[in-house]
Amino acid sequence: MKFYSRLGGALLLVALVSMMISSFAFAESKLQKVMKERGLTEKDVLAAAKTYVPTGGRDEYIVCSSGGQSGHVIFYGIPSMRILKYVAVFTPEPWQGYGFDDESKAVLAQGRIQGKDIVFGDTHHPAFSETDGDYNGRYVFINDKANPRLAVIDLHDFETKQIVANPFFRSAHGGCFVTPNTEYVMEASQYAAPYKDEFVPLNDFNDEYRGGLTYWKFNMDSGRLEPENSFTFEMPPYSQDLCDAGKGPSYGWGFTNSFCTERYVGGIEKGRPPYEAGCSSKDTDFMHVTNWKKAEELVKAGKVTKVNGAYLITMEQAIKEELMFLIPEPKSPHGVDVTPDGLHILVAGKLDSHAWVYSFEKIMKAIKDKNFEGTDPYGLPIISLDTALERSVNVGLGPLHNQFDSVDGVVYTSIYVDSQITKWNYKTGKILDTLPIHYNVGHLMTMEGDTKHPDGKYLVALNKLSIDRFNPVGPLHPQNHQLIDISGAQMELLYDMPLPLGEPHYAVAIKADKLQPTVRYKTGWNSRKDEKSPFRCRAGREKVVREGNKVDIYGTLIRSHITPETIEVYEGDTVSIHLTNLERAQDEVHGFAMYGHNVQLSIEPGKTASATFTVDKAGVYPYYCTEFCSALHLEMQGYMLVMPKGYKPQDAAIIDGEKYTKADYEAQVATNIATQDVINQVVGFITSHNYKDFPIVVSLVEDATDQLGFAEEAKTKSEVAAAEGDFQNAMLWANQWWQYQVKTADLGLRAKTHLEQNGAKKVK
Ligand code: CUK
Ligand code: CUA
Repeated sequence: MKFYSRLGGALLLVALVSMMISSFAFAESKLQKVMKERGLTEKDVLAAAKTYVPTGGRDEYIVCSSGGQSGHVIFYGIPSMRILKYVAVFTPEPWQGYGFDDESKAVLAQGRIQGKDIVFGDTHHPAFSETDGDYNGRYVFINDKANPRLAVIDLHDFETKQIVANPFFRSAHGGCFVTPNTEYVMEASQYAAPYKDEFVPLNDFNDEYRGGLTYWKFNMDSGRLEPENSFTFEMPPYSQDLCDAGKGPSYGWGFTNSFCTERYVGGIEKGRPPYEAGCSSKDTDFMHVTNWKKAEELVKAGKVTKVNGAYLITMEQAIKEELMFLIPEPKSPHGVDVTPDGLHILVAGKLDSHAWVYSFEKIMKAIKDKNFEGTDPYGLPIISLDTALERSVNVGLGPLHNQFDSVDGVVYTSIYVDSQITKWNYKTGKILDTLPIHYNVGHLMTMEGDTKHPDGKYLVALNKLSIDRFNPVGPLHPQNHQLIDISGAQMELLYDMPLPLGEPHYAVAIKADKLQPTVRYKTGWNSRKDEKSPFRCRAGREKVVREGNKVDIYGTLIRSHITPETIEVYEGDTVSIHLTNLERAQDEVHGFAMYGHNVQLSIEPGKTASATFTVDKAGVYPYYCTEFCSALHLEMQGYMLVMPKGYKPQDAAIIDGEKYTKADYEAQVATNIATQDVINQVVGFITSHNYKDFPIVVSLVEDATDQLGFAEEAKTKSEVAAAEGDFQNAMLWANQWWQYQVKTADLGLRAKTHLEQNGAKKVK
């Protein structure tokens, strides 16, 4: 029955598509022909129609996915599943110049561990910044499990701005989870280790090794984490895992899972059973419940001491001040998720087939009544499972993570071992639907599904294995993100997306219209600090500043030349090239790469970026723009000449490869006059329309006006040379004048097309 109704829907769609094309019979046959040729069923075509975004179209949601071991994060659109951007975070990435320009090197340097550069990250859980429990579209946080670090990405330009390293931990999996107003970002350690930076034998594991949970203070105005205002809960050497922050009624509290509360230490080489055996022998582990609001008050009142320069709440203090409590949870749990209404906490069992629903009200009552079943070996009070539990529901083998629907009570749980998604109701305990997926799902994600107001509509299964789903590309397979339609009662699989960049763990999806990223920087901008760069440079003000053997070059980029075009330095100099992109047009990025120095910059409109390096060998080093920015992009080039020490540069004129005559000059001028006529017509069209109502056109016009100004300067130079009878230079400057005219015309035509296509009105 279900099948027939789906088929009916598909046929209706075929009919609709047909009606859109004028001839019914013609269209039907064409569509059916394609379906037949490609072996597509009606169900396939319906799925395609639900995910297809036509050229120039936009997606409804934007996903930020972790990039696993790549150290990056990945942005893609839903429902199209088109990848939009990889944003480099912990790992250098040349396309973005990340880890190549001085500005981003400074960001990576914030993440040094024990004084060493660490240029990779194992990213796990991205989190959007929130206001009152809903995404506000301003920032994304991401953690590194291998080296316990967090990073801040600003969504105004999708660039990584800050990295902080945890002062206590040696690994951290349970981040990032934000409190409802992004007061704090939670980061829990994973593998217990000594807090002090020295050797401690494993024999001292119980007494000297520690877990923990850091609440990183975030400042929404500055967009930066504040290590000096952050605090850490010292925790027992259990392997703390994922976290979630309370919301609504549970605001002010945090919940953190753990496994291996056995405190087992392996050692196969010494004849001990491995970790996997010793870490899963007990039937339950512990959820840690922390009161961050009260802890914050203690910090503000000066009642918490600093260790390693950071606030540390010892277990002793947490017990005394009633800040931390433990509750048993199913064996080796994984995800812990606070429900949208903040009243329940869901825990997935991993080695249990149940999802466990805890009641926040019951937990609070137990704390108030001091109703504890005892303490753990460190004296932390334990609330009994019976006291805190609302119900447990059999959801399938190996539940990992939960995510919420827009429908009250409805939740989706990823089932790792059974490779399925289970849809159920945590308020009634009823199973509503199951869907097999390919294969071994880890996290899953619904639209804004971890906020106070989930959007429903789509679900993505982030699968660990893709096995046979795609064209084979060798033993290392891409990951598979499967898009599922959850708008109806039954889940429907729509699309498989191969994701070939590390192993993404969690992902979060935000409504696309909450994001308003900029298209250009204010001219002369250091994008990593978000302030004017001291190295910015305006057109015509390019210069070289030498101090001893330190050389600073202040240059500019605009279609289609780099200023300077020749850089002369000496062997042994330290050279800093600072380049400002003068373009205002959208998407007119210039790159900058140079032979032999590991230099590759990405300089978006307005940005100033710098490359610093030492030149230790005399020689000739070409450089060029690495973005195909214009018809004369290949000519966007220059030479760095590294001269031997003591060499005197020659002032003799360079001999041109071509000779030009008065006739050449006059022919070029005639061309330029004709080109100017075209420009004037375009300008006439634009100014006779309401172009000021179109921000894109306004910026194109600004840029075109700049280019025309440059054309005017070149024209004057050619006329001066011609008046002096120097037709060689007159011709070259006349050609440069024409180059600027071509750029002006290109911009003008783009503006004109935009106006025509977007219904501009004639105003005079
Ligand atoms: S983890 Cu990988 S599937 Cu790091 Cu959240 Cu669960
Ligand atoms: Cu600038 Cu190519």
